[in-house]
Amino acid sequence: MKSLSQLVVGVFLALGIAVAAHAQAPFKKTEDAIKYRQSALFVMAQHFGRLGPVVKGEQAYNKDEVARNAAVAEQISKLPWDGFVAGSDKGDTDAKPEIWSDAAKFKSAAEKMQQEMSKLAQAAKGGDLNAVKSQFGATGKACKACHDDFRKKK
Ligand code: ASC
Repeated sequence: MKSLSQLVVGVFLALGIAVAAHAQAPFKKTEDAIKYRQSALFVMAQHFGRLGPVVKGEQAYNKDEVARNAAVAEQISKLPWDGFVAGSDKGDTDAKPEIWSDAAKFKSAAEKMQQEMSKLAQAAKGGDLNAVKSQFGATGKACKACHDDFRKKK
């Protein structure tokens, strides 16, 4: 018969395995998690980037187009974070280990970017190009801050 302490250890082990499995739950493989977050960040950057020529005055301001791109970027900004599962600092990724070792700081940088992206979508909806310009700058800063701290330099 098992001792109480053996049972307790067993329960904790089972819980530990369940928690570890859950962390990977949305993805079948670690490489899928990496691909997922990179894809989300890529699509977000495409829509955010389309505002660049407009805010620089290289392209005519089309309110509806800018609003649509900013709204898409805002929605996509909510997605990449699922992909930063434990253990996915290894593989085809520029993610720094600090994402996991300094998770609170990473979370706050990720939240900052999402907040700035939401403000950009709001500004774009409002249709004031000057507001879009200044918020585009603030949003880009939040992208860069996270890259500086958490993405390996190429
Ligand atoms: C972009 C893009 C980024 C950010 C960053 C801002 O358009 O793809 O990663 O802006 O360069 O500094």
